[in-house]
Amino acid sequence: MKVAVVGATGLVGGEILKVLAERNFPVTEIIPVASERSVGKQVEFKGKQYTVVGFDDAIKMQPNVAIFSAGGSTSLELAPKFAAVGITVVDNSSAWRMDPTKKLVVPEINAFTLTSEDKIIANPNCSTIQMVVVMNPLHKKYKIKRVVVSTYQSVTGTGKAAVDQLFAEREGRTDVPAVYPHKIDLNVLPHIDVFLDNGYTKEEMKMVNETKKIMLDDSIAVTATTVRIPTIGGHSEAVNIEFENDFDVEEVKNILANEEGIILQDDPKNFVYPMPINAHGKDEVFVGRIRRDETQPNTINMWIVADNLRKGAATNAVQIVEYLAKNNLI
Ligand code: 2RA
Repeated sequence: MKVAVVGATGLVGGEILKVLAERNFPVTEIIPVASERSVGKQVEFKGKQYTVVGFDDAIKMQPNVAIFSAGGSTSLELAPKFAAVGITVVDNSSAWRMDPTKKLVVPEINAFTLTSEDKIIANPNCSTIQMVVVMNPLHKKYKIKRVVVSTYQSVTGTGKAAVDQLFAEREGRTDVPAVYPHKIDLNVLPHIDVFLDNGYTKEEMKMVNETKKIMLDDSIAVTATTVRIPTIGGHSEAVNIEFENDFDVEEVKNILANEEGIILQDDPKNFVYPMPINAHGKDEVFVGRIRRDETQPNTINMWIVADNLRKGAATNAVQIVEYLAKNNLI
């Protein structure tokens, strides 16, 4: 399988290369791709150096699949060009996610909807992915009515420049341009992506809308507050879920503990609960602090953490490609 990684020099691009190597995806040729200013740079894959090529050259090299993580406008312009010559695109930006003609895929939930006709496939938003991975088995068992989520999101979700801002502030340096409108170190910003007319941010509405699309159920109500915090290991989420049917807390824990891709870390007496510092670099979604909401029936609280660059981006994208390959859809 010839695989192009578009945006290979970015944080997610680098992680895609690592995940492809770690999972031993059968890559016959890796094609790192980026915009003009990065062409000629070297990136590492399986211990060897590869030279970054431009978009036109990448199309000419005819990869079977291109994993894009190069931002929405690049994707809107270039994904159709790749797809037009038969290259399957898995896109990590928000460009195609809510397009009704495109699938928005978390493999363990809705990969079964994919066909060989799907030439541009959208990878969901990081904060949505980790939440729906946990919601899905519980929805099957108890049927989810409503979710109230507050996020605590890593600066890596913004990209390299934001990580640089955090560490420059921490070291008292002023040589780095700020990407946030306020200080991020020793601070918390209740603001991710742009504000919309309804008072919510675009990140918040991604969680609302993408959840319904991935879970193939428009009846699930979601309300979100998304917040940036000065951490780099992953995104954390306090999630309150109201079910149609009642549940048993121990049964919920068992369901989640037995689900592939989820790790239950729920032993508060011994201070065991998910934290971004432990999720960093891992492919799984971690869940803990599971307890009944004592203020209303059929409702539960939990804490969900995942490395946003892994399951929230690179790992999920590679898993989509693995599914396509395994089912002869590329
Ligand atoms: C963030 N959700 O964390 C974004 C990245 N896709 O800002």
